[in-house]
Amino acid sequence: MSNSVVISGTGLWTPPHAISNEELVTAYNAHADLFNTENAAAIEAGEVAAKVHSSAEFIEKASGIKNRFAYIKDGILDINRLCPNIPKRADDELSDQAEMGVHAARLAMAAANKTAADIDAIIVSCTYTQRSYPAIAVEIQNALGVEGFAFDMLVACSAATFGIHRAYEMVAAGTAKTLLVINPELTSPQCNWGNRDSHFIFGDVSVATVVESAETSNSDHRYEILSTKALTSYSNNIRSNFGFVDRANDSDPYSADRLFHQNGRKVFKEVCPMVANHITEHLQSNDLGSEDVSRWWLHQANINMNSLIGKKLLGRDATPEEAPIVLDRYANTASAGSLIAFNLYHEDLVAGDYGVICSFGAGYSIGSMVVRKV
Ligand code: CO8
Repeated sequence: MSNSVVISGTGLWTPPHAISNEELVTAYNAHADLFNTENAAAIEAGEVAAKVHSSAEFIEKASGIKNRFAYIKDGILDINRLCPNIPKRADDELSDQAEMGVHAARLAMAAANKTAADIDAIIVSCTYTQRSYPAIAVEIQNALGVEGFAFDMLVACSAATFGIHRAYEMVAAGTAKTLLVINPELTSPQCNWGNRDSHFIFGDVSVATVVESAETSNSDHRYEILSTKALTSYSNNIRSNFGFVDRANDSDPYSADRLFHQNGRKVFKEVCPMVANHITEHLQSNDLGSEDVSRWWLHQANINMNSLIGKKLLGRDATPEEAPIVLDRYANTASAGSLIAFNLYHEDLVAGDYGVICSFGAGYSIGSMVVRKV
């Protein structure tokens, strides 16, 4: 592949509604008390487990998360609902996820000095799409007035990097010249806000990336993608069983196993070494070592995971400048975390500096890019 391919701009759209740990825990604990009162007899008889209180201190210590953003906050803290109340839109209105995507796409296009006429393909890549078809990407294509083609792809936490991989390959192969990769992560409808183990983990966000040939790029901050590397390895430790076959199962399509659930400890133990090896091998294939990397834009699921991976890579603690953390403000935004970090912390690097963008999570899946500032 001869064409040099660059990331020429990114866009970050932050939803307007913040939810602090304290607010979340107050609602969860009130919900737990209500549940325990309503199920007192069954709890007493040992048939139902009582719900235990959550704690803001635990959340911050175990995850590093202090805050998350919600596309719609209404309903999430309502102890009788614990789910965002997102009004249904008509088929001729822009869908919620397309709206989120358009916000980030416009910001990315502005950063890359591109108009709709410059874009010839769009990939929407995320954890869930709110419907199967028409693709959210095609709806966004229409909203932006882009010609060419668009499609959706789902790769859970690695959706953003895997999407950029596909864009990189298309530009390198000459099948598209300038792509938008958009990650509208609307996680809040799939988060189990009534589950103590996971109610604090997720936030909503939308990010977008312009990937194009170096020859056409002219923005202030361009990063050449030197190589991409992907890995998947099947695991049941992070699962969401919601799907179109539910209707045929005659079972509750909204039961807890249909929502996000995980064995967090196992994920932690299994994924961290996989990620460190993956990145090390990826750097080696470019004749680089960890010491050559100026910035690590890592997936943002858990502060302790990032610290451990940083230590494995560097043999010491990574500084916040080297490996910026955004999960304290944004929580785990599924695939978007590494791109949020990139969006907020990439302008200060100088030409020739190397960086690594890496995501990891459900699947398991790991996706990385080694980049160099132009
Ligand atoms: N408040 C107070 N105490 C709690 C709470 C709480 N909310 N939750 C658990 N505890 C208690 C437990 O009861 C336990 O108590 P004890 O020691 O007495 O048994 C103690 O705290 C420790 O519990 P854990 O072992 O569960 O806690 P950990 O220290 O392991 O931390 C984490 C839990 C934060 C979940 C951690 O394991 C972790 O982050 N692991 C990595 C997980 C990860 O990265 N997963 C990726 C998920 S995202 C993804 O891949 C794709 C999904 C995409 C989108 C989904 C959208 C909804």
